[in-house]
Amino acid sequence: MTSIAVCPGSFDPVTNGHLDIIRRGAKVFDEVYVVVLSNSSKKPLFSTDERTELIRKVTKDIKNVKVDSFNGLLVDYAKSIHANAIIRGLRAVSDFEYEMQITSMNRVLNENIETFFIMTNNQYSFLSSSIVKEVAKYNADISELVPWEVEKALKEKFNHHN
Ligand code: COD
Repeated sequence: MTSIAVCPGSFDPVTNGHLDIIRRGAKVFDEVYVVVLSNSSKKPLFSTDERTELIRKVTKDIKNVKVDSFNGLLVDYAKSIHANAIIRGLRAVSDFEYEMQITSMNRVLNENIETFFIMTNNQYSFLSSSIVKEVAKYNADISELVPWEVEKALKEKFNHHN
């Protein structure tokens, strides 16, 4: 049986922390679908198409990764591509409660899909899209935090010219 996993998120924008989870997931599962979904508690800076395109650019070297977006429930998307797993990243204890909530909700919605957690690489444990946006806004150096394509897109968004 082919193992198919969905790696869902807002990815606003994708960071080196996300990329690390995607790469490590792609070593374990036969196919990984990275999917941009909407998180109703977040107001995105990048459009869905922009976020999807950025992920596509930065994952193009990973053969078994596909990138997509979906407007709806994660479990419905997972079903449509016959996925048997969801991959999520865990950074700190503070992530745990939220992750437990959405995992339990997804299990109520579809009991046939298992969620797998990948522990963050220590190097990225502090990293989030929100922190990246916050520092990029003030034109700080974010080259260690995001791929160069994302750094460029953030500079354009915030109208920085250097
Ligand atoms: N290191 C490791 N992992 C990381 C790092 C890092 N530095 N940064 C982020 N991650 C992980 C996160 O823990 C998460 O697992 C993943 O990467 C994506 O993170 P975000 O912040 O981009 O995405 P979220 O948490 O906003 O995604 C939430 C969803 C969009 C998946 C969720 O809202 C959803 O499923 N929406 C669709 C509607 C739905 O089905 N709702 C029911 C379930 S609540």
